[in-house]
Order: sequence, then structure tokens, then C-alpha cells
Amino acid sequence: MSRFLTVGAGQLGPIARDDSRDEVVERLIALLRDGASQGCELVVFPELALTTFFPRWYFPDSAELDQFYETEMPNPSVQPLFDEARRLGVGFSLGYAEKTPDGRRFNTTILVERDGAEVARFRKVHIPGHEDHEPWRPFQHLERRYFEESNEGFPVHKAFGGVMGMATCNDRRWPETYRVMGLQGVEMILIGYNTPIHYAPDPGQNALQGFHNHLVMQAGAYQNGTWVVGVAKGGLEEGVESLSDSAIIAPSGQVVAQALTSDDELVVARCDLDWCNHYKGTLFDFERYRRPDVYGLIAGQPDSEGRA
Ligand code: CDT
Repeated sequence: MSRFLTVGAGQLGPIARDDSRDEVVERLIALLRDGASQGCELVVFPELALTTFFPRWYFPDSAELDQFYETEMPNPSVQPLFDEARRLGVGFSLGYAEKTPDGRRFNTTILVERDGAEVARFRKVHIPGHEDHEPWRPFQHLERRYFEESNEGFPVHKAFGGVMGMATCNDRRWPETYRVMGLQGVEMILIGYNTPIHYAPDPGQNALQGFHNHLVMQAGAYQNGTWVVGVAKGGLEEGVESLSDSAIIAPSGQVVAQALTSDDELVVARCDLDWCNHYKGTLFDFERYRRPDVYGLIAGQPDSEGRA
């Protein structure tokens, strides 16, 4: 049997600090229309897709910081994207900085169905970078100052004719991210990212950024028998080069479609969600072959000597 879902990875090129939400939303709508013309039922947009990647700057003043957050979703600037998506019958996922009514800040992604209904909001679990201003760096990575870690985990959702999950940027580097969703039968994981090429704590990793990006997503896909859609905001943004390389990855771990540019670009693949069953029902038949009885250390908190 086949259960096809045509998906677009809506990669973005750079967003300048003074680009307005309206300008960015126009770019998102152009990608969405491109997707509709190619038969996409779902377009996946990157992490923090409405603004420049603001954690690269230290903002001592919270009023200045607040301009990058959305206090409602949708809001008047983003509403045209929601309207156009519903008109076209194309669903989407969109990453943005969320500030809740009680002042909490999360790195959030909303998933919206083809009829415009909200499926879920996912809040990033693994928050990388640092809490305090570190002037020795050529640019900051202050996600740990500007976002709380979510404790909501990695739920999955019946939508788009399958079982969908979400993760955000640094979440993709952790095998547990995929496995927690794999255990819930996930068939497609949507991942947006902003990955600066320069990694200040260990620049020796810079040349490996592209390799590591695909390595983790391909392994996560294969080991859990799921599709993975990885979508970048890449290119040279405010003087910082970020990884592009958006990719759609099959449950076999193979990259089936990949971005060629560092700019706005739609990467499309027709994904058979039933193909997941080849892997979930053979090598990765979890019920038959997994050994959770010997994996205690993974979810436990080790003591000071490293014992679970
Ligand atoms: N946005 C995000 O999570 N980026 C991180 C950068 C590396 S840590 C400074 C990532 O894992 O790609």
C-alpha cells in the first residue's frame, strides 16, 4: 500500500535585522504558492522564520528584545500566510519566538492543517548556546538567555494522513528526540534550523557542520523508520554565515531531495508514509528487538560515579 504526502521544505535565505514581518510573510507566501503549484500538501518553514536570528546579539534592554517575539499566533502580520494557506489548501509549520501572556519565552513551532485548523504547537526542548554575554565571541548564541527549555517533550499528532512530529534545530542532534517520537509511531518529523557555520567553542567543527547536519537527521530517520524534513534559514545574515542544506530524508536514511542554494528555495518530495513500515516492521521492529530493560542509563539521572 502507498500513502503519499507531498511535502515542501521552504528554505529561507537571510532575514535582515530591519526587515519587517510583512516583508518576511510575503516571502513565506511566495514559497507556499510555489508549493501549491507543485502539488505540496504541507510546506515546512524554518526555526524563528519571522525575524533575523536575534540570539546572535546581547540585548541588555528587554524592550529591544521584545520586538522579536510574537505574543499571539496568528497575529495581524502573519494572518495573510494563514489565509493564503487555507485558500490554497496547503498546510504548513512555522517557527517563531513566542512570548506568553505570563511573560515566558519559548522557541516555538506551530503546525497548521490544510483547512487552516491548528494541529499543535511545539516548544524547543534542547536549548543550546550560553546564558551570559560573552564578548570574546565574534557573535553571540544567547538562546539560553532568551528561551526557556520546554518540558513538554516530543508528542506526535495524527494529521496530514499520517503521524507527524516536530523538533527544532539543536533537538535534531539528540538521538532521544527521534526515539521518543519513534516509540509513538511517528512517520514524519518536521525540523527547522538556524545553524551558524562558526562554532566558537570549537572551530574545528566548522568544516563539519554540513556533514553533522545530515548525519543526525539521516540516522534519526533510519533508526526510527520515519521521514525527516530538515529546513534551514541559511546564508549570510547580518555578517554571520549559516548552514543551508535543507533536505528531505526517507525512512531508509537516504536524502531524496536537497536544497541547491543558500537562499529562499522550495525542495519538494512525494513521500510514501507507508514506506515507514518497511523499517518499523523489520530491522526496527521495536516490540520484537528493542531491549529497554538494558537501556536504563539513557533516561535515568546518573550518580556522581556515572551509575544509573
Ligand atoms: N538554533 C540552534 O539550535 N542552533 C544550534 C547551533 C549550535 S550551538 C551554538 C544547532 O544545534 O544547530
